[in-house]
Formats: sequence, C-alpha cells, structure tokens
Amino acid sequence: MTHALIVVDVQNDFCPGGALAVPGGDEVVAPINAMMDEFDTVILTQDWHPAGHSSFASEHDSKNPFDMTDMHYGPQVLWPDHCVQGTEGASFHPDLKTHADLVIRKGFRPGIDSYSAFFENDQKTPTGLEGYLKSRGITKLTLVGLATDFCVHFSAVDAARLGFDVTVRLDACRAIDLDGSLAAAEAAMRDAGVALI
Ligand code: VGL
Ligand code: ZN
Repeated sequence: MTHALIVVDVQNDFCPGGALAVPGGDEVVAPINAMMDEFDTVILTQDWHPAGHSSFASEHDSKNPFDMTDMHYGPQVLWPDHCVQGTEGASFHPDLKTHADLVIRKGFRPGIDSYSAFFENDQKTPTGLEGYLKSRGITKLTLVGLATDFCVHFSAVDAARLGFDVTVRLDACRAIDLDGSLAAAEAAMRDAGVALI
C-alpha cells in the first residue's frame, strides 16, 4: 500500500499576519515537517488565485469579506483578497519543508473557487490529482494543513468518495470556523468515512 501525505495550503496568507489568517495557522508547520519522512510520497497544495478572482469580496459591489453570494455553481463565501499568484502571501510558510513530489495549484480559474484538491467548487471540474495518485498506485492518504473546515474538509470528503482510505490529522490542522463551520466539517468528514485523529 502506498501512502501519501497531502499538505493543504500552508501558505503565508493563511498564517498570522496574512490576508486570510487562520488562528494558529503557523502552528501546523512543525508537526507537518516532523511527519513528512513517514510517508512514501509528499504532495503540497497551493491556493493560487489570479488578481481579481471571483471569490474575492472586493470584486462584488456592496459585499464584505465573509458574506455569502450565489455563483453559477452554488453558494460561495466571499473572502478577503488572498493567495494571489506570485505574491509573498501565496508562498509557502518559510519554515515548511517543501521537498515534495508534487505541488498542485488550485483556484486559478477566475470564475470558480476551488477548496478541494480534487474538484473545483462546481464539484465536477477535476484538478488532475485523482489521476496522479491512482496512476502512482497510491491508495492511502493522510491530510494536514489549512483550513480544517474548508480546503482540508472538501479535499478529505472528495478523496473518500473517490475510494481512497483517508485520515485527517487534526493536530496538524487549524480552522477558520465561520458560523459553526468547523463542527459541520468534522461531521461531514466522519459521515464520508474519513478517520479523524
Ligand atoms: C481556503 C478559503 C479560501 C483554504 C482557501 O485553504 O481553506 N479557504 N481559499
Ligand atoms: Zn482561496
């Protein structure tokens, strides 16, 4: 069995001082670095938006960050501008070990957000990660990183739905937690058959 560690969005903008700081976001770096050598493969994901991305509140008249809107693919939280391609905010945390086999970027299409590392928020446009993992014979995934209730959550649920054996190490994740989103995410992951430890 081939086991991959998927490190989700450990980027400056999700750490204290960043544009969309997750409380304690930088605390995941040390435990993630310590885990890396236990896995056959390490994959990093990177939130990677063009300037003016449609998930940014600044692109919507009379909307503020963390308001909701309706996109053509369904409801969408509007975020502060974050992880703009090529900026310091989009870079990995400087202490994160980045000797990974693959970096998968997501959220680069202007009109659609992508929380999951597998599918964009329309839940059907693939990122290609499924094919990469399956063609390398990887069957088991452990997910860590930011944020527990958005990108880790949707990646874990999609992975379980695609037939991978999925574990989320909550000690190496931190949440945004908007209106109970952390509790809802934990319930959804458990319902999907994800092991939370
Ligand atoms: C994320 C909100 C917007 C995440 C990315 O990595 O969880 N959350 N973009
Ligand atoms: Zn984003």
